[in-house]
Amino acid sequence: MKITLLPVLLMSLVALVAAPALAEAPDDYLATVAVAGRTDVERLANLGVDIAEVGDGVVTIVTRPADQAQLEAAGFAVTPTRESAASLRARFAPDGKAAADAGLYHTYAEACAEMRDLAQAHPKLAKVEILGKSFEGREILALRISGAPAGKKVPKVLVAGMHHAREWMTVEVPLALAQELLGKYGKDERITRLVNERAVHIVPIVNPDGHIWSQTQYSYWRKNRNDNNGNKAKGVDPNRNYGYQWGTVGASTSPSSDTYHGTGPFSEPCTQAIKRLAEREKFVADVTIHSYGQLILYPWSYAYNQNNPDRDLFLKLGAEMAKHNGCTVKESCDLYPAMGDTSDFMYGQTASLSFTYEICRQFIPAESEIARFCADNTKALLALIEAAGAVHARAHPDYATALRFRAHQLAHLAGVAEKLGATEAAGPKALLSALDETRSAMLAETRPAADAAGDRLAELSAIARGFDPPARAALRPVLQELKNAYLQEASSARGAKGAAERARTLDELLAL
Ligand code: 0X9
Ligand code: ZN
Repeated sequence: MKITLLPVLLMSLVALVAAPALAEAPDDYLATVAVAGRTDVERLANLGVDIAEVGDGVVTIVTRPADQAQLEAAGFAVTPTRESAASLRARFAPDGKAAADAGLYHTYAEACAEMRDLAQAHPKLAKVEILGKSFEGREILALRISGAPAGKKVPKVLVAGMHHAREWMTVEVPLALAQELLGKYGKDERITRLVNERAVHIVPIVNPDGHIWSQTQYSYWRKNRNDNNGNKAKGVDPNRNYGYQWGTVGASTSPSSDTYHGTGPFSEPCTQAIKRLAEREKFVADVTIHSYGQLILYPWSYAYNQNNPDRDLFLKLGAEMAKHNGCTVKESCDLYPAMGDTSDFMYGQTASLSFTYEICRQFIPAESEIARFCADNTKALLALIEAAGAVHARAHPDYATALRFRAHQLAHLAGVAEKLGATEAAGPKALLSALDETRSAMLAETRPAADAAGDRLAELSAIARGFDPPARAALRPVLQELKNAYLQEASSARGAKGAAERARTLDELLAL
């Protein structure tokens, strides 16, 4: 696929502050990298490279001089394209003033006002909810749309936009969907039925701080605006911060990377806000909108070749939606593997049939394209909202897969903690609580009562033996507690002989 960053019409309408951002905003530019196949794409993702597009034998990345040099040293052939962030910025920042508006694109303030106006105009159908506050203290708003009588259970669908700051169209589509549902209610038979028989939660801006930064300071900005504890490099990639199989795949431990995963799973207020909403609502299906590439992606993202028990259903729903927006349906990892994205969490943890749209052919298309992308994608979303009445995700991964990944996660988290010099007593809260949660989950899944046949302990034992010493050390607290549980079991009235034997197995593992 060819990159065409067409001249953007809105430039004349946007005025920006240039100076303060530039010290930290590197001179990013788009470049192409030749790749021989999957392994190369995976290697790039694991180097924390910001991948914009994957084509046949070539990957388009957002890079900067120092990173290009590193990639070249790693053996990649990197060719800069003509489009640099500096040139984009020059067009966006003609006079150094803060933006009053972003032309036809919504600013954060405009989007919030529009949501409140819609709720006010349709009090029986729509309600604004404050999901939480961003790192810089801005409200993350959701619009809940439903005409179902209070208390009636209806299938719920989530549509979210703006995880990544420079993906402006991803705000427009959720807002257009809200307009469609509320504007045509009572006039259009299908829309009226869908609003009455579903609850649609719309979050146009998950990352308000990043959105504002991109619209007023630096158009190519991707992440949120976490100050990373005073680090010169700001921002965490919200789409590497969700907690399912959180680790290092396709992400970076370095705050200066555009795919920096943060100090721990769900370390960011914006991902916490979505987590709370998703765990409370239990959506049947959801779409998180990104750009660009004209793709509809479905789980898994965190690794190749994972079992997805709902693959056929994802493909069917994906094809249904693609009829309307012209996207290609793909498993996320087939684009490139990356952990910590929204869809893996939504599906893996909350059993929502979760899709990631990658709309458009560039990060910020011309304003003249907004209407078309909104119309096509609204139709695609309506197809999913319709289908949500009759579908359900089937299952979660089997215990062996889950256990293996928890173990890897534990080892990874322990590694990050060590790098940061964190101890149980002092360290990033998100990291410590993630360590704690992961250990507790492992224990809950392997405790004597959950493992009558002993196959979970056998799995754990195989995992521990396959680990190198530092990773095994991360497992020790779990092994120790499990051993105590079996010792207690062995000395209990039931006096299971098998329990003593299992305690001995654990002793052996602890002695490795
Ligand atoms: O890398 C991302 O977070 C998404 N692409 S974007 O260009 N919008 O940044 C893709 C997320 C889906 N997951 C994978 N492709 N693994
Ligand atoms: Zn994105």
